[in-house]
Amino acid sequence: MGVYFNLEGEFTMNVDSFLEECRLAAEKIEGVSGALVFFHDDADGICSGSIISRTLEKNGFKVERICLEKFFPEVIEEVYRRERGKVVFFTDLGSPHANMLCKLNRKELLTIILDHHDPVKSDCKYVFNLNPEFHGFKGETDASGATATYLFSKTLNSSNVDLSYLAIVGSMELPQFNIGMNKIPLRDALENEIVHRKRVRGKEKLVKSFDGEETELERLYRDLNVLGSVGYYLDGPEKGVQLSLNGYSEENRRLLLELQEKRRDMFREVIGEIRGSGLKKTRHLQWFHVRDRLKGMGSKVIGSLSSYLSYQRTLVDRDKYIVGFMNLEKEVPGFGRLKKQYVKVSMRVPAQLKEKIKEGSMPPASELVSNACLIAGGLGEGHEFASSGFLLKGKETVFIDAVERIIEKNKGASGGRQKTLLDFT
Ligand SMILES: [Mn+2]
Repeated sequence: MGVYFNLEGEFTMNVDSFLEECRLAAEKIEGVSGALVFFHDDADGICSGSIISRTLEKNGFKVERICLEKFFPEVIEEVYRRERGKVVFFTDLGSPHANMLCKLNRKELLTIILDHHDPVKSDCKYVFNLNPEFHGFKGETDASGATATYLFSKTLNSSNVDLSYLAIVGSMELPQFNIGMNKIPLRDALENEIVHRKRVRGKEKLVKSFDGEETELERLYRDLNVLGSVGYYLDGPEKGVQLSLNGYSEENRRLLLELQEKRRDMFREVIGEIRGSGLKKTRHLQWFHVRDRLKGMGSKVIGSLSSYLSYQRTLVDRDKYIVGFMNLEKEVPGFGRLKKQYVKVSMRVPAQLKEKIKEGSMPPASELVSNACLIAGGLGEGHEFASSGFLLKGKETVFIDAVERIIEKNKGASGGRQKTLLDFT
């Protein structure tokens, strides 16, 4: 399809084969009228959730949504147990666990994953794992979760180009939002005048107008991240879906201001304490545990805090991995309560250690977290310099010991680097 080859260069990857898979999955939802959508808690996840919800509603579906901070098998198992006759979507999450979905899905409900995280192949016919990575694109650079979701949406109805701006907003989590598969929604949005370019303070911005009110897509991206993370327990993800589809209201403007203030104050407090008492240290790790100090905010904030620390040269050792723990609340909004008590863990890497990981002399964060989380009764995934997961409360020392052991075992070995994502943290 030459239409996708624009002036900025041709694709060497196969958009058509991805679209073909989307079509095959789309055929399966004919005759179904109810959908349950799981979506991730950041801007890309919220945009993906919005795209698929609006698309399905246009097609007469009744849609329910659950925003998940983490892929909790116990939540998914319970949902599969409760539901019948619906199609279940996972957007911007799920691909790394497609085979687990086959196992948890005892009733064999039709399940469609639209994601860009490192996928594993689905080993059953009722779970479709639609991921651009299977078609030569890189989830880290070429395709966001929202772009994958948008392309699926367009195979259902080409009039869904009106949702292209949401795929652009989701793609802003990648280093560049205008390369690879992400160029498709960008081109659609400009050609169909869904967004326009505008010079703002000397810079060219993409702007979408909601009932005549102009909104910069970058601002939407930042605000959706705040709603999904800081506002997770205050219905933030759902408010984010409404904001992304309908634009700003007085209410969400006010909430955004409150959330930003809350985050700033809490961060100042916690960082002040770390400045006072320092991080706890083991041979290769430096760690802190905020316990319930950030209660009320989504657990993504522990990732932001760990990232912030990784750049504070006076606060951290430059050759040790940074680990932040935070108690997770039992409540999963829109679902109910978790049976077990979990702790969220985030790992970040200071500059000097990044070099060693790149050389292959130290293991990537993703490898450490995913393996250590499994040992500590949880699940983790991530990217070479930023990774996260959850573990059973009380198993923090087990986690730390496991990481130390894995590092010792791998020391000097030039293990292949994993390519996973920063945003799944
Ligand atoms: Mn994403």
